[in-house]
Amino acid sequence: MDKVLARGSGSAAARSRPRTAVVAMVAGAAVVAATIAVATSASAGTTLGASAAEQGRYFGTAVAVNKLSDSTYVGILNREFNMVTAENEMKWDATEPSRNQFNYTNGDRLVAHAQANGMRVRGHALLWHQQQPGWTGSLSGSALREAMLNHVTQVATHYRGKIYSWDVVNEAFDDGNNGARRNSNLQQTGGDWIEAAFRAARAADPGAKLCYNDYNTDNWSWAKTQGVYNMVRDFKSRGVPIDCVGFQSHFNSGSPYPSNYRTTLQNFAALGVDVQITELDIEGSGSSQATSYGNVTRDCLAVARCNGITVWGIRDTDSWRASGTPLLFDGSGNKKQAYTAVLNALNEGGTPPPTTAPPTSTPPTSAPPTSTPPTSEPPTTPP
Ligand code: G2I
Repeated sequence: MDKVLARGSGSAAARSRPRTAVVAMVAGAAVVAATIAVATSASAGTTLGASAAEQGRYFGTAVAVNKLSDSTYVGILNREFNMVTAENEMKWDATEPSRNQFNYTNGDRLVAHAQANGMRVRGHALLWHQQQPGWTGSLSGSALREAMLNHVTQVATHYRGKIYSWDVVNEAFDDGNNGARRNSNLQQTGGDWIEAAFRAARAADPGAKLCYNDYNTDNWSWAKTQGVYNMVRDFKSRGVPIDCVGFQSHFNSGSPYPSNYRTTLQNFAALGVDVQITELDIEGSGSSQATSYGNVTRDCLAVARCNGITVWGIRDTDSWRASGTPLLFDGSGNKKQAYTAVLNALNEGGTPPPTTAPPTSTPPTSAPPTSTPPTSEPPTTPP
């Protein structure tokens, strides 16, 4: 199945050589030393966020703003996480319920909570075929194109300087076996709508990393994964401003954690983009669930350009798939076995992130771009 070399293939003979064994012992001593060093810094090793930070990563969660009054929920949020994503509050239907009338109340509440508690924010999501406001249903072609790009510009401008990374476009690929784009009202505005959205987002907030985000793109051998990979490669070759790819990673028995997940992350990173695990949840319980959570964590840490992990909710009861008990805390807020597996994997360490400076989060001082839409007719044929 896996089109790329299996991990560790051909290394069995090498592992048995004495010289390799000495190297391994020295390396092992270094790991012990590093572990001791980690254990000595404040709160490292005891919470998801602090342990991830020790590895140059973040650990985040989706937050439903209406739960910020739940003290158990907020207690776990503030203790464990240093990145937040609005579960619904920054989507198109929430932020632009009427055309050109914007409502940032709940999104702003999340940003305020994050800023007051030393957390960063992933913006989710500027454009998606779902959760659009009703008024987009009467638009198509150049009128929808204009409204869509105006939405990107307005929302990204409002949050300028406050967002670590934006899911600029969400779930634009087809679930079939063809690696093609999903047929949506957005796709019908022209095959270049995704790159137009990225350019508009870059102009509005040059300090935010701009991500393409999708599900069922975790298994390297799946056509959908290849479709997204080819788009990102094309974007990088043509200078379209894309910085990262989000892997939602909603796993269950129908779409399980794939053994080539690390390969997928590595291959995307090799295109010159960061990778982020953006909506992680794994249905199940006990040790099998914990094992998959540990594997995902180690895979991210093994890839230098994997910035961090976000789980899609805090307690099982907060999940969009609550009956599958897919999260790290039970309904009472107790840590599950899966939590311990993630924390232990974070504390084992991995490949450090690249040393080059990340994009600055300081907003530029010049005026934000205007929201004038393009005047030319978009092309009608998909790429
Ligand atoms: O579907 C799971 C996720 C897949 N990737 C994109 C994510 O944005 C998506 O999140 C989910 C939220 O977790 C749900 O909370 O997106 C759903 C919408 O497709 C969200 O559900 C909606 C309900 O369907 C609505 O009835 C409800 O009004 O949440 C809304 C706000 O509570």
